[in-house]
Parts: sequence; structure tokens; C-alpha cells
Amino acid sequence: MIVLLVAIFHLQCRNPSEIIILDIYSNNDSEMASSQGVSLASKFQGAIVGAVFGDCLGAKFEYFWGPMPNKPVVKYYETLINEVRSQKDGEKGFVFYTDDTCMTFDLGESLVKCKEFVPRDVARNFGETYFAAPSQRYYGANVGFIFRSTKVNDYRNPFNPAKEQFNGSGSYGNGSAMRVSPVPLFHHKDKVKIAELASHQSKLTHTNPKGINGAILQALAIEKAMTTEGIRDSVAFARELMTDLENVTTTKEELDVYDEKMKIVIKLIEQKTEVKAEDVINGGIKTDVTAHEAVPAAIFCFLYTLNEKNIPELSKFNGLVRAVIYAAAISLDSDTVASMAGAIAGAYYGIEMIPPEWIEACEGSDRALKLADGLYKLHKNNKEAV
Ligand code: F2R
Ligand code: MG
Ligand code: MG
Repeated sequence: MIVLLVAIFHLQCRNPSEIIILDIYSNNDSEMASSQGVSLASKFQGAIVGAVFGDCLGAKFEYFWGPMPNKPVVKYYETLINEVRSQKDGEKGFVFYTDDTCMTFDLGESLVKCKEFVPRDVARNFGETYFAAPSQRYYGANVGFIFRSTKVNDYRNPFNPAKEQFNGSGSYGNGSAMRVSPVPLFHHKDKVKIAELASHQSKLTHTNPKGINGAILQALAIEKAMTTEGIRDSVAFARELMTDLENVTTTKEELDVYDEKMKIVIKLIEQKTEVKAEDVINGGIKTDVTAHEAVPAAIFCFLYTLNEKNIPELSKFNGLVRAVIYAAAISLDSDTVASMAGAIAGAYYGIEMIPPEWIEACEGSDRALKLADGLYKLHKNNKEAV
């Protein structure tokens, strides 16, 4: 009987679980991730809240404007910061998030609740969130078909519909990379497991090798940012990341396209003059809705903005804010590239670098903090159990 109940729980995983909120500022117990004095708990929070921050900021510009200068994004960002400052009883969460954040919560909250990847539970979360507001969150053009198909038999065969997308070739949209930030936190310090889970969760919606490898590369970038102390050599970081992908992915097709894009990332980092949106596009990274364009773009934005001198117009902001503003500006798929750059930058700099005004302004900040703390608690418990 007990065995049966456990089996049903794992299959369904519908019981609410408790997530204890950690106070990172007073938690003496928190594990330090680097000599820079940023705790691991702060980096976990930075990764998830950074992803939400990028989505909320970038959503204003997604596809409407095309790639553009930094100025309109800076203006929008500062207007919102001032709006929060001028409020007495601040209205919270008035800048809305999109599908990127919906699916990050759907995946991450299932991992925390189930303590493992339960595909049916994640698929159910995806479906329920989508059907609650299919149009307001600006989902990708094709995922609605998957959710409608999986819902028909109560999410029992969650992997089948994705395989049929695009005449059986599967989607290479960036949708399974944009939501992947909980994965490197769930399997922190284990690149093989990170790659396995990034791939597995991708296959619920994106089965094309380019889509799968995009999700793995984004997950590895977050992990590497979280575990690297003071990045001094961005080119080495980019090269090592590509080697990591080649070593740990079991999807060996379509790696060439990532190799080619990461070489362009390196070329752009080494460019002597300031890299503008048109340099990125003309250089060969389209920054669009596909995984192989958007993920390398996000990695580039993080690495290029490490040096405050690279973009004088953004030098008054800290590194995390620079990465997110720059990503929203140079990208066609602004919300998604900014969200992915925000996740990588948040994992590197920690939550302290996300301005409190923005945490107030952005819808979903509290939920993002709670998710990050849930993942951190799992990490601590797993470590203690070893
Ligand atoms: N949907 C959007 N933005 C639309 C613009 C909204 C704007 N605010 C407005 O109102 O105009 N954003 C969200 O979608 C992206 C994630 O998409 P996802 O989930 O990957 O979708 P999909 O449909 O699977 O793939 C996206 C496109 O990629 C091309 N594609 C993918 N696989 C293909 C294949 N095998 N062959 C040919 N083409 C393929 C298609 O054009 C797909 O439509 C994020 O930006 C998120 O923010
Ligand atoms: Mg979106
Ligand atoms: Mg987008």
C-alpha cells in the first residue's frame, strides 16, 4: 500500500510542499560560493530573480522595436525606478512578466515540490498556466498545440506531441532554454546531471537537437557563472563553456552551429570598437526566437558587459543591470535574451546586484525568491545527506 502511494505521488506529484524562505542576509549557515563574498544562497536568488528581471524589462521591446541603441531601454528602466521611488505605498509588481517566467516557475516549482523531475507534473504546470492566460503572456507560436494535445489525456504522455512539431523535426525555438534556470540550481556542481535534466525537460516541448543543446548550453552557462571566481578572461570562459557542452551533451547532432556561434561571440568580445546591435547581427548572431541565435547572444551580453569600459553609456550601472539592459537593447527577442543574460549574470553577481526598486516593480519577484530558496534548501539537504 505504502509502495503504491509513493508511486502515485511520484507520478502525479500534486501535494503542496513547504518551502522555507531563507534570509540570506542573516543566515550564518549559508555556503559561500566564491572569494568575492557572495553567498551561494544569494547566487541562487540572483539566477532566478535575474531571469525574471530580464523578462520584465525586455518584454516592453520584444520584436516591436528590433535591435536598437541602449538609450530607449535606459530611459524606460530609469522611468520605472523613479516611479517606484516616488510612490508612498508602492504598488508592487506592475511590470508584467511573460511566458519565459511562467515556464521557469512551472518547471522550478515542480522540481522543488517533487524533489525530482516528474515530466507529467511539469507538463501539467505548463498546461494549467498556459490555459489560465494563453494570450497575455505571449507564448511561442507552436507550444499551444502541445499543451492542448497533452491535456487531452490528462498529461499522461507528455513527450509525444513535441516530437510531431515542425513535420517531425521538433522545435528549435528558444523556449526550452529560456526556462532552464532552475536546472543548474537543482543539480548544482554536477554538469552531467545538469545536461541530462536540461535535455529531458526540453523534450517536453523542444525535441530538435538545436533546441536541446541550446537549453543545455544556457544551463551550463548559469552553472559556470555561479562557480567561477572573478572572471578575468571572457574568451577563455566562452571557450570552456563550448567544451563543457561538447563533453556533457548526449545530443551530438547540431553541435557545429553552437561552435560557430560561440566563435562569433569570441570575435565580438575581441572587437576593438564598441559592439553595437548591428555588429552582433551582421557578425552572424541574429538574437531571434531560435535557440542557436538567442543563447549565444545571452552569453555574449553577460561576458561583454563584465567590463564597464566596454559600453560607456552603461558604465553608471552595476554589471548585472548592464547585462540585462544591453541584452534587451541589442536583441530582437528582447525579453528572452535579457532573461537568459539576467539568469547568468544573477548567478555570477548574486541578488544584491538587482536594484530593490526593480524587485518591487517586477511582477513575480516574491515568487522567484521563494523558488530560489526552495532550490537552495534542496541543495543543502542533498549535501548534508551525502
Ligand atoms: N512568442 C513570443 N513573442 C511573440 C511576439 C510577442 C509580441 N509582444 C507581439 O505581441 O507581437 N515570445 C515567446 O516565444 C519565444 C519562445 O518560443 P518557443 O516556445 O520556442 O516557440 P516555438 O513556436 O516552438 O519556436 C519559435 C519559432 O522558431 C521557429 N522554429 C522552431 N523550430 C523550427 C523548425 N524545426 N523549423 C522551422 N522553424 C522553426 C518558428 O518560427 C517558431 O515559431 C520566446 O521569445 C518567448 O518570449
Ligand atoms: Mg516571452
Ligand atoms: Mg521572447
